[in-house]
Amino acid sequence: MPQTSTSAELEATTSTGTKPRIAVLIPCYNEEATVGVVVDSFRKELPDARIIVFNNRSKDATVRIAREHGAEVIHEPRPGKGNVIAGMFESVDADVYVMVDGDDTYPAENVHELIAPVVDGMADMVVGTRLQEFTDTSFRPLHVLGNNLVRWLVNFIFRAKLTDILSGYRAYNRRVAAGIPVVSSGFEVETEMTINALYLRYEIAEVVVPYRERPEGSVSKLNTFSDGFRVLWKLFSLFRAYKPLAFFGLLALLCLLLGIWSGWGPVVDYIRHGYVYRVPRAVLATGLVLLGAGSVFLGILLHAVNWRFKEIQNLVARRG
Ligand SMILES: Nc1nc2c(ncn2[C@@H]2O[C@H](COP(=O)(O)OP(=O)(O)OP(=O)(O)O)[C@@H](O)[C@H]2O)c(=O)[nH]1
Ligand SMILES: [Mg+2]
Repeated sequence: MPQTSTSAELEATTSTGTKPRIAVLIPCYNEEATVGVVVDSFRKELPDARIIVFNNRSKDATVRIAREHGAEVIHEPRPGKGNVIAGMFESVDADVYVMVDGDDTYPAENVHELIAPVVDGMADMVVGTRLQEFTDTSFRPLHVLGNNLVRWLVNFIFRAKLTDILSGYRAYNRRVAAGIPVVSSGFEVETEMTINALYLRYEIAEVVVPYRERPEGSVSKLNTFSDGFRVLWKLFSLFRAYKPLAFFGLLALLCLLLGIWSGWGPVVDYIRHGYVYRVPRAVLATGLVLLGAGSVFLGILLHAVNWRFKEIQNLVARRG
């Protein structure tokens, strides 16, 4: 686990010898209760950083308060956290990016630990993980369940050992900002970022941060069921897209097993009597085995296409 660094140490240890340009990016939708505190606390920790609030048509005083506290405000017309993050990647140029929610649930004091591995070149993305230190009320029980499920699935499918996939507190470098395509529009964006980082073999580090409740009067934008479903659906789609051989191979295995189950009787018929009496089951078995074969071929084909794309992506990244 990376060690804590002070800002003075950070200034002295940039990989290029120059002071890194840090941008703190805060997606906000109706966060008037907390945006001021978040801007102030990050300004205190990182006095030289650009602090930018990304606003999606907030109907409250978020924009005014953010400006009063000295933050830049960028308006994103497309609603949803995913669209905001795509906008951040497109519009902000910095050496180190810090992404944090505007609801004052993540501590600014830990930002040095978060950015140190990025500044030192030891990690491309550092995630502030919350699971070990949440208070009973800051995580709703179903969210804990959803978080565990997503974490288990991502670790299983992508052979990783991450502890929090959905954290909104992250630091990352220019490589990540330039290399990760963001197509999610909503809260599934963190899952997409993490999976892309794993797929592209970026170095991901984790730093445990305490997580606190939203203060009184501040309202969550997350809908447990619809957003939970979108996260799981995204995971499923990315599994199919990034691991086609495993995905279609599993489907093929399932078809094959069902085919064997269905075709066993007709084969026994043939061995015993020299004739197949259970014709419908024989037809079903043939269909299932053919489907399995089709599925595995599709997996191999998509895997080969993916591989070529990855090569091209690497070459483009090298030139860019
Ligand atoms: N700009 C913008 N920000 C958004 C949008 N939806 C959510 N956010 C911001 O994204 C951050 C995370 O949203 P939250 O509602 O706190 O979601 P969460 O942290 O996953 O859920 P909680 O545990 O309930 O806090 C907050 O700063 C929101 O203001 C949106 O449509 N546009
Ligand atoms: Mg939150």
